[in-house]
Amino acid sequence: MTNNTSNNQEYDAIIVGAGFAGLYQLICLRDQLGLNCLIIETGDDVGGTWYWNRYPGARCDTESHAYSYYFSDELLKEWTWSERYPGHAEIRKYINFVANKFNLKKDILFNEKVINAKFNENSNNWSLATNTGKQFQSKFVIAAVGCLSNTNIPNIKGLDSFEGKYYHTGNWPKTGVSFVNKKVGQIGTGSTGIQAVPVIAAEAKHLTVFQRTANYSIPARNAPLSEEFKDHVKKDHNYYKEFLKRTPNGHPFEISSRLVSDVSTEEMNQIYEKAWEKGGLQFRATFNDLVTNIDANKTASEFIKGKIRQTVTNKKFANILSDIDHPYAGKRPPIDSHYFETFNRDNINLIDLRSNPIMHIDNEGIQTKENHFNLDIIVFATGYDAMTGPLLNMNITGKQNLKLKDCWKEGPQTFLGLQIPGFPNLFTITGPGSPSVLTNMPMAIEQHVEWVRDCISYMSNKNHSSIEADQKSAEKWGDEVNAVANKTLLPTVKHSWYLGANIPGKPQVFMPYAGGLPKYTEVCDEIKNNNYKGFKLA
Ligand code: NA7
Repeated sequence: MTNNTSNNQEYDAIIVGAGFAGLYQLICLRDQLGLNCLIIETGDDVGGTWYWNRYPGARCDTESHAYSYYFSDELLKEWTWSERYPGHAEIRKYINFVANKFNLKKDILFNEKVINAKFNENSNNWSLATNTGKQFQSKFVIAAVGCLSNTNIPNIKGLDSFEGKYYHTGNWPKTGVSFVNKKVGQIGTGSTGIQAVPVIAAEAKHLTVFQRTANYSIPARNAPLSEEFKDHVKKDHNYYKEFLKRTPNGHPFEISSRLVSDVSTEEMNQIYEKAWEKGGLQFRATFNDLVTNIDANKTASEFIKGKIRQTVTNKKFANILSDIDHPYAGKRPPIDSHYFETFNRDNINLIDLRSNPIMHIDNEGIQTKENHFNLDIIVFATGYDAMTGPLLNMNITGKQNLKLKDCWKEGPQTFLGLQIPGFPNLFTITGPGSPSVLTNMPMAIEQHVEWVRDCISYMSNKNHSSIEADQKSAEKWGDEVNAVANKTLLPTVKHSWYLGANIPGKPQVFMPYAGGLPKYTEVCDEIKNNNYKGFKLA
């Protein structure tokens, strides 16, 4: 950790956040461009999302050989993943391995949260302040704050009076939580909740799951990797490097070109069955039109609902779990390890909050419309103020005292998810308007981080001291993000966090770019090759 903590230090670039994005940005700017850089990080170690997400069952849903940095052949040869999907502890080991290999920690200031960032028009630089009162100046600020880092604990009346313990999955105690002999209530059945349920139920005396929206899930089929596969990944990493860049979501599987209507019902069911057995996100890739054609989607949806009904023996639970009101993959599609099977245990209960909503929390537990649940622990698997939350949290002020929160009161506006008009020299890694959460994150991160590096290098070569997204370019890009999203079923799901619908009062705008990473990279490269057309350089 750096000891450079005296007040008002100056840097060429300050990077906020020491997750996958922040660390690689430091390597690019410090080691490749020779800039004087600092990362400011809230946690006491590297890891970003994985520093905070230590909840039971926390595991990445991208396969491990794709959930890796691809910028260093040496790193790819040196690191070996142990399981098909990396667990949270192994990801922290990996990211620590990277930080140590590239000697990054000496330029990271841990345990400091950026609470204010202000652009100075006279000097074309930024002033940053942290929660402990430290001040910094920097020519560039790179917000590598993550898309899912601002936890959402719903405002339920009476939570403060609860005499048990409560935790949000995205801010899990480092020391862990014991559920032994405890009566646990878990609110939320998104990707996180679906991972946590089987592990908590296996340990707790009793688990009550509070479900607001029923969700699809496909078995992950996690398993240790064979020695043969490990060797293959090391030997053939160039294949994956090329593959992950050309496939729309940056995942290591092909998306079929066939349509549901190309095959007979029997063949379709065989295809789904095979994909179900194989497990993982590639279920979504079985047919080309699953996320664009509602009739095609219904076939996948019915197949999964059928699996839920076959798996869950308690008919009431089976009905609650399979009463899904949106297209498959219209929301982020979870994958699981024995989620539906867990509802066959005798220490689990499932409450449908649509018919029996939470009224309040009291000292003993949760009161719904119809029942009271005595609890020792409440687990909030209730998600995040996604994409915009972490940026707005920094209290960013741009030119002419423009506050980001005012600029974005109708929803985020960016150019390429990389820059915001009115906020020069501020870059957002995987910001709203970029492929981000619709892709395998390390792939999206590498593309953004390298684009920022090249842009700063260009500015330095041309003696520019500021870059700012043009307002018109941002407006046009916003239209493009909407147009592309509207070709899919994603914006039709009105309770999706992609739209910000999970946060009361948040403007509902479809935030990620749904056109795929290769297409997006092409757009970014074209802009770069045209001397950053659409940005104002001075
Ligand atoms: P998600 O996907 O946002 O899921 C949050 C869950 O919590 C979801 O089931 C929500 O129901 C539920 N929720 C949220 N607020 C409430 C309230 N007030 N009452 C009851 N239930 C509520 O977050 P995750 O952490 O699971 O996943 C986030 C991403 O992390 C994931 O996509 C991966 O990329 C990794 P809803 O569906 O909104 O009705």
